[in-house]
Amino acid sequence: MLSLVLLGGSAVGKSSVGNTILRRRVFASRPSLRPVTTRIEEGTEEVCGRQVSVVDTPGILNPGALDLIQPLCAQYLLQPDSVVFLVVLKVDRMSSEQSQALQRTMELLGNGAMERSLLLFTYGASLQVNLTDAHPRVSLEKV
Ligand SMILES: Nc1nc2c(ncn2[C@@H]2O[C@H](COP(=O)(O)OP(=O)(O)OP(=O)(O)O)[C@@H](O)[C@H]2O)c(=O)[nH]1
Ligand SMILES: [Mg+2]
Repeated sequence: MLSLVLLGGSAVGKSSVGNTILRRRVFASRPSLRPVTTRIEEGTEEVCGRQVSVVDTPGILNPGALDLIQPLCAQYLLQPDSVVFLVVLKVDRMSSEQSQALQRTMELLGNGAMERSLLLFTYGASLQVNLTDAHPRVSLEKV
């Protein structure tokens, strides 16, 4: 089983990404002034012939969130071959909140987890450019 752990700030689209990967609505995801996800939640589905477990987390800067997320990551890091940490960022000018959320996530994961981590950008449509045109040497297959 491959576990994908969604990490990042609040309202960047973590739960939405989880639902997209699982291809069904497992996690609550909506526009909201308050954090929507307040607990760690998990959904499992067969994706491309493989059992995949997606773990959704609250925004890492939310009060008390680290107390939930830190032990979760530590537990997954005991079996690093079966986990990928998806660090979710909204594609936008880097606000101080996004920057702080990224920094806290990287501190939490530590250098050892970097090779098990991917940055995942949401709101790609807002760029209004085709990334493969902008960076012709990068193909989606390679990514
Ligand atoms: N246009 C657009 N909307 C998105 C995208 N990703 C997420 N959203 C919307 O943004 C809102 C917040 O998304 P969530 O998935 O709830 O974000 P979250 O990071 O889980 O939020 P919290 O659980 O509150 O931390 C929802 O209305 C989503 O539909 C995207 O790539 N593009
Ligand atoms: Mg959420």
